[in-house]
Amino acid sequence: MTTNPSAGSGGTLITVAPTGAEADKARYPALPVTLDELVATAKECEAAGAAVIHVHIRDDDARPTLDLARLTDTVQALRENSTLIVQLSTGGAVTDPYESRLAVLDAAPDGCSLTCGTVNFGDDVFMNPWPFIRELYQLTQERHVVPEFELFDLGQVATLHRLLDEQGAPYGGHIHCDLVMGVPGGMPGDAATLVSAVQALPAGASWSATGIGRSTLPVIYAALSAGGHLRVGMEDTTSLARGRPVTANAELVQRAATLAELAQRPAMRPAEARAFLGVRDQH
Ligand code: KMH
Ligand code: ZN
Repeated sequence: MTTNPSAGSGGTLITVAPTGAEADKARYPALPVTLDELVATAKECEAAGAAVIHVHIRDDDARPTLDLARLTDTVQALRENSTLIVQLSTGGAVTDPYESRLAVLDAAPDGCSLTCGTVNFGDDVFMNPWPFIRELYQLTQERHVVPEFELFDLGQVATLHRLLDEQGAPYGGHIHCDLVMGVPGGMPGDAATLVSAVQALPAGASWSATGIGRSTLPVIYAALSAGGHLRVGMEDTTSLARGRPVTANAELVQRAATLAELAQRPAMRPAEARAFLGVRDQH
């Protein structure tokens, strides 16, 4: 099985995805939706063990937005207040047009997500046709933004191979993937599926995994045991356990860091993660 031979010191890269585009602020008051809330979250999560922040932003009414001025301010504020690697979502919300998703790179983040295919997404469809994937990938290469390949099912792994074969290596030279498991419509969040997906990844790729909702813990344990990295946050789960809502994203990061420590693969710090992922140093 491919277990990430290029995993630096052997530590665990923890990405926090604190907001997402789907969770409702009125229902989940701990969701960071303003810039101040996001910056405070970033600081707490860095202290708890995160090295990367996967960012979705909201407008004044807490609705998802890809407003470029807001994105640019967000990148700047996160850089000024943390050393986290700033990865902007190019997935946005299912309603966002392709042009706005491509324009995310104008905010000059360290990294961005790049989903490798269309997937059913609950009652919706998260659209990622091949021409869009290719254009976004070419843009990451031109702008020197490190892509993280988001994989919601096994067919998307095949598309990742096609992308690399046709378009060459990503900026930074290192391939890092994120298995997003347990989305209704995507691959299930269990150990057997995780192992199948990891076996299919390109040689030398590193990978993290995240399990949506109830699959959060099974995916964390499976990923740690298979040599992978972790993504956690309120984008993916809003409860710590049945009847225990998350009260801060840092709780999820802290739990992931504790489990990584127990697995004797402690949380990577941002400087090490930067070198590991091939991200330019902005600090
Ligand atoms: N909000 C989902 C439709 C990404 O950030 O790149 C897409 C998503 C993936 O969250
Ligand atoms: Zn996202």
